[in-house]
Amino acid sequence: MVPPDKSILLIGESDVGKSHYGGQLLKRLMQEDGQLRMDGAATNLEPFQAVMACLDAGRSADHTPTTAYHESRWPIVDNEEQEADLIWPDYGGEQIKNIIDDRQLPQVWLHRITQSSAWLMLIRLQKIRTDDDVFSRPLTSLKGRVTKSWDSGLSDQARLIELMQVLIYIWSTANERSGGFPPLVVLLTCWDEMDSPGKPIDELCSRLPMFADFVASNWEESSVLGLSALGQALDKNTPNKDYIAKGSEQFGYVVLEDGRHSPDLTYPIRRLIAGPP
Ligand SMILES: Nc1nc2c(ncn2[C@@H]2O[C@H](COP(=O)(O)OP(=O)(O)O)[C@@H](O)[C@H]2O)c(=O)[nH]1
Ligand SMILES: [Mg+2]
Repeated sequence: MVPPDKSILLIGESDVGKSHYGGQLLKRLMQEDGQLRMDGAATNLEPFQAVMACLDAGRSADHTPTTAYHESRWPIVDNEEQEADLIWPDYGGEQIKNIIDDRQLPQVWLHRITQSSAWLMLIRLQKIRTDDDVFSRPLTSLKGRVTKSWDSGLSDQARLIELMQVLIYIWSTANERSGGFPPLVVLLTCWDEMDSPGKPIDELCSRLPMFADFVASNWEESSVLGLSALGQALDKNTPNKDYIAKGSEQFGYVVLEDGRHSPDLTYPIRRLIAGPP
């Protein structure tokens, strides 16, 4: 039997950790001790080989070129021997920024969105501007705080919602909407950068309340998880001795819905493919 394609639409702007997660995930799949494992030969691994080589040397990898887009095909199987072909992309996150800013979609992205079977949205909360606005405070308390440098553009939170609206609209033009949208996991990346965080859903609701509401009102069932693909910050130039000694597969964790940490970086994918545990 030919295994079904599971094309994951990986959505994340620049610098949220897409490439490092891809490299670490690939290592975990090959290591075969998580809920998912590699089952056959993966194709087109080049984009992740550079990341994995840097991690083996205890260093952080370079930024993905803006225009690059690669897809790897990873044959995977879960503990219950359910097979799937995971199509995992890597690309310059500026492409997502352009979709939001220009409200125009290149043909290739149109195809990717309509063909996707699950959505994984990566958000790095530390990079999100959460200035006070009319959605977080009453207008009266904002009075006098508007300066000349006031940025009249969309807030980062509104931009994320705008992006989701585009995805939903495009997907719905080609798919039967009555069955609901593709399953969604929101992954809060670089979790190790946060000061005493709570559960992932609580962090999302307190930092991006409007976005959290948008997700809750459009998906009957979605999941918010935390991710630290590296477990800690790595430098581009100074190698981390622990990484070299123990291997990068010993680092990184997922924060589950209830706040517990799991070293199984394949969990978010399994959650998308197979639903709640
Ligand atoms: N602290 C920390 N930094 C990370 C983690 N994952 C990635 N980074 C850093 O975040 C930056 C962007 O990562 P990258 O994977 O290139 O992001 P991309 O542009 O979305 O592909 C790099 O400097 C990484 O070293 C993590 O789990 N923790
Ligand atoms: Mg990248």
